[in-house]
Formats: sequence, C-alpha cells, structure tokens
Amino acid sequence: MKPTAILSLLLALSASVAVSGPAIAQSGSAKTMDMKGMDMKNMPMDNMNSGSTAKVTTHQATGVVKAVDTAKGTVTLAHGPVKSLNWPAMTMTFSVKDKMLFDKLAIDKKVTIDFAKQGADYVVSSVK
Ligand SMILES: [Cu+2]
Repeated sequence: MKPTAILSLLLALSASVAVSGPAIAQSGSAKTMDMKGMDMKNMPMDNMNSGSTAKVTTHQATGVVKAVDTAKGTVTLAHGPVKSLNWPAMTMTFSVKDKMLFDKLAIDKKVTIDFAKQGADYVVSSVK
C-alpha cells in the first residue's frame, strides 16, 4: 500500500510539473513573440511615413521661357537660383507631363513654376 501511495504521489507531482512546465514556457514564448510582432509592425510603418514625406518635394523657380517642345513634353527655362536645391541660375529643360500647362508657356514669357524630381526628370507641376 505504502509504495503504491508514494508512486502515485510521485506520478501526480511529475504530472503537475509536466503540465506547469510547458505552460510557463508557452506563456514565456508567447510574450517574446508579441514583442517581436510589435517591432516588426512598427518598423515598416516608420519606413512608410518617411517615404510618404519624401515623395512630394516641390521646388519653385522663376525664369524666362527659352524653348517649348510640346511633342517631347519639355520646356527650356532660363531660371534664377533655386535655394531648396542649391541651384545657381541656369538654363535647363524641364519635363511637362500635363499638356494643359503649355497654354501658359510661351517663349520669352517670364514664369514661376513649381516642379518636383521624378526619377531623372524635373517635372513641372504648375505654371504661374
Ligand atoms: Cu536648373
């Protein structure tokens, strides 16, 4: 009777250890996984935020229209310094993707343009 009672006691003890052991390990690993999941969620969101703010950087230049090419969609402008880009005054060609803007671009006309870098091009977004 006695050895059996001890055996069943030991079994009960080892069983409770076996149950509580993995239970602790599981809750521990679950906490670690939550923290990893939060880190991973936060990092792409930060990247997305910085990407969206860098996406639209518009600059302004004032100059005289030197040439217009509606077929190529370009305008050549002798513009003054552009502080936001650290540009000196120069004559250069901008991309004009919105064909409606050509109504405001006439040779020898003084204009103020808003433009943004898109890939290798500087694209005019508005003409005043
Ligand atoms: Cu320029």
